[in-house]
Amino acid sequence: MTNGKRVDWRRFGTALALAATLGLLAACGGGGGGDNDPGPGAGAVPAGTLRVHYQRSAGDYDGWGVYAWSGPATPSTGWPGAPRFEFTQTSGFGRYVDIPVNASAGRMDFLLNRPTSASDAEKDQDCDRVATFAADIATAGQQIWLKQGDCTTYTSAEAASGLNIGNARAMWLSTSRLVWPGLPAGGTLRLYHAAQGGITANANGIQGADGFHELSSTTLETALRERFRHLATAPAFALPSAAQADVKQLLKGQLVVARVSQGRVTHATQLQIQGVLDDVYAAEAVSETLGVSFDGEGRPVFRLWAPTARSVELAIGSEPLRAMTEDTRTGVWHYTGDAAWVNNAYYTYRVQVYSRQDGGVVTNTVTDPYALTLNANSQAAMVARLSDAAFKPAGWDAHAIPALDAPADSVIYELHVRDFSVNDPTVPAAHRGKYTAFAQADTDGVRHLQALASAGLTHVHLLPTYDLATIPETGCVTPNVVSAGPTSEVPQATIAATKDEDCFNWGYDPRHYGAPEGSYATDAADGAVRVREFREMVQALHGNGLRVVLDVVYNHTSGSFLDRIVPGYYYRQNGDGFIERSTCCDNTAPEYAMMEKLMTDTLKTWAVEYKVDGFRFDIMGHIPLSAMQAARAAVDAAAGRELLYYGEAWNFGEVENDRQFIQARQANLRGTGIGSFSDRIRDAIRGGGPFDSGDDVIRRQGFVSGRCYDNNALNAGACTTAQRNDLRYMQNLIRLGMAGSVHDFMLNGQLASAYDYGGQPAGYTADPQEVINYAGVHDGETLFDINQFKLPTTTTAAERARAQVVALGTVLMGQGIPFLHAGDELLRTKSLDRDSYNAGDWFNRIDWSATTNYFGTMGLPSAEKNEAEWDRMRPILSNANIPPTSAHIRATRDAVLDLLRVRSDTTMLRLRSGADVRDCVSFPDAADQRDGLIVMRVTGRKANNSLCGDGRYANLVVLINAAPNAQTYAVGALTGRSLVLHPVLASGSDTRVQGATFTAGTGTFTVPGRSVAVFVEATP
Ligand SMILES: [Ca+2]
Ligand SMILES: [Ca+2]
Repeated sequence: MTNGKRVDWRRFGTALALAATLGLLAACGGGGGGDNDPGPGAGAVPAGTLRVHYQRSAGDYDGWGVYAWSGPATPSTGWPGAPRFEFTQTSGFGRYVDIPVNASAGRMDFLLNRPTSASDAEKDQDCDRVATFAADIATAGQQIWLKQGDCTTYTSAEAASGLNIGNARAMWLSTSRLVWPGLPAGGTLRLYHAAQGGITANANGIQGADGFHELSSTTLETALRERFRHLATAPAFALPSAAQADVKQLLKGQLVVARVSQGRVTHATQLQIQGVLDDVYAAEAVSETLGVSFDGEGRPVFRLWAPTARSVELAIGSEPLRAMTEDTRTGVWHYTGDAAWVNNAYYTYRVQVYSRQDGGVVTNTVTDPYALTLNANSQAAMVARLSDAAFKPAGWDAHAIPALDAPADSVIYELHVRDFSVNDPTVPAAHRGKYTAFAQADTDGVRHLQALASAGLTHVHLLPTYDLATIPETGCVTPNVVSAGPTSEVPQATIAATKDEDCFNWGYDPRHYGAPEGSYATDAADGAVRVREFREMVQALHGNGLRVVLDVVYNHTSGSFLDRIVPGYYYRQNGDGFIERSTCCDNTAPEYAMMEKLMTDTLKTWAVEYKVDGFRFDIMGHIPLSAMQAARAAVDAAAGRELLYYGEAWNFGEVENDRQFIQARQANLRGTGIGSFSDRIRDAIRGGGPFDSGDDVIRRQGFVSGRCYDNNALNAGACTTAQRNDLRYMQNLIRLGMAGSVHDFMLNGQLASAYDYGGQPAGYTADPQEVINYAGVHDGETLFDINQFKLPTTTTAAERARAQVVALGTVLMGQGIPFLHAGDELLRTKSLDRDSYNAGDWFNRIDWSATTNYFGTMGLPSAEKNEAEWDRMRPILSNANIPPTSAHIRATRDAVLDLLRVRSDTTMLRLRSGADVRDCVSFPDAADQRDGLIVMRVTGRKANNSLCGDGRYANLVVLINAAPNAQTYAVGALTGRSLVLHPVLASGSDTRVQGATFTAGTGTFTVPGRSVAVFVEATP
């Protein structure tokens, strides 16, 4: 794929999963719909054969098959597996496949998978399945029935289709309305309830219930059809009005809905209860202050939303449990404690609640989702009042936040807290890898940030800093990695041995959204320390002129721990009532009020209590647009200032194409002021896409890596017409990106939105602040690494460094918000690693002294994520033309600093509105393209004579020459004008670009190879 869709190729995927190992990529795309009737059989089952039936709710069977490592006459080996048994035959139930078996094996061990590449596959659920062979399978054959998102092996179509209270196929949407997608018409419907659980169901009836209410067929009101758009046409049922007063009580126990026809139970299932919980509680609950707040006498007031709980108790340290009281209006349990607990006691809750997943009433010990800070490894939350002095570094309250005139002025630098200092010998050892490293004076890292800031960088965007699950907060391991040559397998093996106990992880595994991560504090056990030190970090960054953006991950959590408080509420479920996992992990459901509230409230905490300046939303397309807009308004109002909001607005998974709600995806964000990462300019600069594998990674050269104009060995020979067309398509994507992806910008007579990008419009924003332009990010190979795959092997190290500057120049010299991955300006490499989320400090190192980038000294990247590519990587890692000298690294850094200075010199490169871009920006070469060249012109005034930005120059012309040779380009409209190289570049660090010329007589520019030149004409 060439767009930004992803199924977590970055962190928890399993490229080489064997049958028995964990595979977290589920394919729970379904939900609702589908034909529940078993349907006709499909003919006799041959002797010695197991017929495996499979039902997918969306009917998307392509590629799905059985991977069986024991039981078949020929078991599957390898991964994704050969042989695999694909579901190619159709029946009324779905699809099926007949598998000849080895009857003496007694059973078949298997899973269901679908290949996603030559070496990888997704699974339907993370479960190893078993089919026990019938005694007569050798003579009579046998059948089993399987369903998407359901690990059960059913022995009859009836059990699989209808009579199954192991799942929850019906949804209770409001006090009076239920739906049951796919339920056949007719019969009578009953809602059974059991306060303690214990209901069983079979065709003869429902046992173990306390009673039932008879439901009647109805239609959904318009409001419900709009809110639950994917359920709008499902069969709907009404709860009798007499029963509606009991709803809150019913929701505290087990609920089963059953269809009875001709005296037999034909269908039974449990209920999904998110909609009805919102209907009966949300209006009152959303305005509650959850977590710990303080009454007029300074006593802590604890509040936990747990409307289905039967009891909640507060545990303060090891003291006896204290019963909490429910406000049945809100579903909030509360307790007013002792002022002496403030800032020293730690607490948990004991929640007694019916859990559909656990099959009964359970008592869970849980931490507060609203925890402000915790002790080590999040065992208990602290009763913390963040306004108290113990939580504040000196000068916190009065410190100044750097000013920013407009969102379009932002230039973002994506940095990991630990990466920033763990490898910096100028940082005192106690502060390495910690928040406090940012507050040290005169370290290499701080000096580097200061240099970037004074050149024009405005924001440091930190990878996740909320309390995350995967880094041990005490006693994390530091593996002793020894360099053993460019292609050694030893370093990655050393890291792999302790990768889950070491001190490094990207952190996309949220635990407590409103608390700082403890492993970055100098003392994880004392909840005050992480708060104080986090604030020290923010204050220090502000002091250096940098604003702070936090990477937030509200689309999933690490494990479904919120389900232990309100089972079945906080996570998005598929049509069978199992948690969707399209983001890699347990998908949250911010389309429901209290998950949205958790998001909004914890964002407020960071904005108000930590004074951060913006948020980057992971997989933002899985969040409703309305939730994003409401959160933004609420957070800005609470903070009293405008923050920056942007995210990954990809469109995929169970919510794709607004199926369940209007998503915060690229196409829907136009005009909101919320930014989205642009895969368009990224892919065009780099070539190919993030899901490439095998030779494609090398073959698909990009704008900066030689497509057509400098073919590599896999594209040997002169540029073909197809290659040239491809390059020029990419050049247009870059032009549109440099025009801020503004949807109604005209390029060569065509609207930006009419240019195609993988079936989506290339231009999609209203204003430049709505696009984040980037060439590299923590996901995927670094910019330097992807270029090494694609550049010809003979390209010199000096030219490779220049290609890096050209790539960064396209984002730094364009309209829209530029985004740099930390170290891109230092030729950062991760030794070709395509996913360093758990690759340890070794592969994530940055040398702020600009002495080395470590290329060729790290060894092969992790087998877990890269082994299939190792054969292609070895010659690259050994290529002596690649490792840069410190002179190359410094030249890259200094060239980037100069480009930052050029950008900050004039708002003509930071236009505020789409209208300004339309009226002021043009690409004179768009109708007459050259290979490897882009020419952008920004005029100082519009046709109506009003200013373009600050109108500092009469004309500003950016020429980006990615080709190795010098190129000339004449712009007729500039004939006779007096343009000169921008003074920053004329007196800058790069002597080659100083050879760029403008000949007024013909309006002709000459730009040296692999150079970014900017010419300006003084205003009259
Ligand atoms: Ca943690
Ligand atoms: Ca780790």
